[in-house]
Amino acid sequence: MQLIYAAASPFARKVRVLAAETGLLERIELLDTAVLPTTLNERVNALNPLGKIPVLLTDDSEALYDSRVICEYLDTLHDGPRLLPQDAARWSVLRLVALADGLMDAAVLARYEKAARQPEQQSQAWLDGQLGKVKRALAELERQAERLQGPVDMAQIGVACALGYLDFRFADLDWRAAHPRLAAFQQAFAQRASMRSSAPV
Ligand code: GSH
Repeated sequence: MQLIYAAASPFARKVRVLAAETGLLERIELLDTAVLPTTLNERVNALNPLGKIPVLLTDDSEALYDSRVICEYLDTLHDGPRLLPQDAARWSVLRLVALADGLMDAAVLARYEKAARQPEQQSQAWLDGQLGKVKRALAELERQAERLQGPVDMAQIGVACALGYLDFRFADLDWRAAHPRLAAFQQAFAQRASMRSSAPV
């Protein structure tokens, strides 16, 4: 398999962490690329018309996206405990995955506003709107922090990658100050080899 990814992408990091946690990483060739919503990346677009990464090319040369689909696919390829529970717990895990993905979506859009647009084009209202989503997602994750315990699952991976992205791009947000339970979760989860080897650059 091949994974089209960027080292800074929190969505691609989710896939890399899940692959490492499930012993699948050695079966995946990592292909680094750069993407921006303002620049067409022909190689990515040929595989995903949305022009977004991550994209996984399966051994059957099928292009899979987005990160949630790829994670679910990879979760069917290993013999260990499933990282997306198959019982009733599935729905609360998926909801946390959606919350973490939404946090990442908003943070990435805020990042693009600052990094991909000229200063005179940037909208403070847009930035405030996206960062408002980030803050509300953090508050909800803090409320649900007890769900981030126990054996590694997709929710823990998603939340850890979302928080890691905030540290990487929005360190000045100081999210730990008001979210002690999340901070404790992240401190422990970030020690995992899968997280250490996929730190954004
Ligand atoms: N829902 C997608 C997923 O879960 O994979 C989001 C992926 C995404 O937004 N990736 C960013 C991207 O490809 C990089 S972190 N941006 C390029 C663009 O928006 O055109």
